[in-house]
Amino acid sequence: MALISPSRRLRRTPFSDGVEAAGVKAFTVYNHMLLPTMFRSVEEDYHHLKEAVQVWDVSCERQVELRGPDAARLVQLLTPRDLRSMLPGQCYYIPIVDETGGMLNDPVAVKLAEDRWWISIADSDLLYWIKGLAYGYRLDVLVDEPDVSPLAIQGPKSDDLMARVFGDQVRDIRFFRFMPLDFQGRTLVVARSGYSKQGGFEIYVEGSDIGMDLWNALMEAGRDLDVHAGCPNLIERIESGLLSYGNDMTDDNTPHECGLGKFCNTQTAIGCIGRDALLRVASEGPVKQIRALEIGGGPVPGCDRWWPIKAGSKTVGRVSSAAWSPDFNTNVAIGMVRMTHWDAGTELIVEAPDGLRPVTVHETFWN
Ligand code: THG
Repeated sequence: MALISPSRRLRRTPFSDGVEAAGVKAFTVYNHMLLPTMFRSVEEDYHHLKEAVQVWDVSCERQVELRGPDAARLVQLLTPRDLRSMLPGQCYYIPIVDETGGMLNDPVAVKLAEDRWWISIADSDLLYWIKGLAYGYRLDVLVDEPDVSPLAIQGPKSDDLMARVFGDQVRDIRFFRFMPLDFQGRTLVVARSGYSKQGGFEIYVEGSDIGMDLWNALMEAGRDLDVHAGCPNLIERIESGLLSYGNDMTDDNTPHECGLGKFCNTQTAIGCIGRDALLRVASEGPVKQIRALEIGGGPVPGCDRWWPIKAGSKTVGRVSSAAWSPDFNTNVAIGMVRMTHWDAGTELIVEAPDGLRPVTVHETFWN
C-alpha cells in the first residue's frame, strides 16, 4: 500500500506526537481520524498485549454528547437496549438501529448524569443521525462532539500501571463502570472497558491540551512494566469476537444477525425507532448470523473485502475479518453464515484472494 497524504480533513489526535515518537508503522482512518494499526508488527504487538500493558490512542472513538432534559429520551430512541435501569457511572454497549432495524453503529454509551450522556461511537457519522432526530422530534437537548479523546490502557498489567498514575481506587472500578479521577487537577472519566479481552481501562481525556502530559506520565510510570504504545490488535480482537462496524456488519444487518441480541430488549425498549421493524424480524429469528470461523492453510492475506463462503456452487456466507493466530496455530476469522450452514463443525469453502481454502464454523470465539 502507498502512503496516506496528511491533510486537515484527516484529523490528528492529542496523542499523535507520542504515537509517532513510539514508531507507529501503520494507520487506518476511523471517524475521519488517524487510528494506529501497527507498532512493531501485528504479531509482536499481539504477544505484548497478552503479556504486559499497552497505551492505545483510540481518540477516533469520538463522543457524541447529549446534554439536556430530553437526553435520556433521545438515547432510548437510538437503541433497542432498555436503558431504564442504567445508572450514572455505568457504561452500556448499545446497538444503534434505523427505522428498518439496520445497524447504524455499535457504540458504548456512558451515562454521566440523567441529563448528560456520551455515545462513544464506532466508525460511522452517527452525529448527523442523532442531531436530525433531536431536531425532528423537537427535543430539548444539545448534541455535539466535545473535545474528548479516549486513551485505552490494555493488557494484564493495566491495573498496576493505572494505580501508579491515578491511585489505588482504579482497582475498585468494576467492568463497564467508571469513576471520575484526578490528573493534574483535572477530573477525567476512567472506565474499566476497552476493545480487547486482556483487561484494562479507557480514560476519556477531556481537553486536548493535557493529552501528551498524560501519555508521557503513563509511559514513564510503566517503564519497568514494559509498557509500550499499542493499538487495537486485529488478531486479538478476532480471537475475542469483538466486532468491527463497517467490516463485520453494516446497516444491512440487524443486531440479531450480528449476535447482539443479548444487548437488545426490543419488547421493553419503548421509544426505539427500529422497535417495530425488529419485533417483526425477531419473531422469525435471523436467517444468517455472525460466527467464529477457522480457516485452513497458512497465514491468510489481509481481508479488505468480503470473501465468499461456498457450499458447492452456492454462496452461503462471507468472511469479514481474518488473521493468523500464533497462539491457536490456525487462521481465526469472523463471518456471517446462513442458517442452513451455521452449525458448529460445518465444513465449507472460502474464496480467499490467494485461492480456495477450507473453513469450519467454530463453536465459540477463542477468548
Ligand atoms: N470503547 C469505547 N468506544 C468504542 C469502542 C470501545 N467505540 C468504537 C468501538 N469500540 C465500538 N464497538 C465496541 C465493540 C465491542 C465492545 C465495545 C465497543 C465491547 N464488547 C464486550 C463484549 O462484547 O464482550 C463487552 C460488552 C458488554 O458486556 O457490555 O467491549 O471499545 N469507549
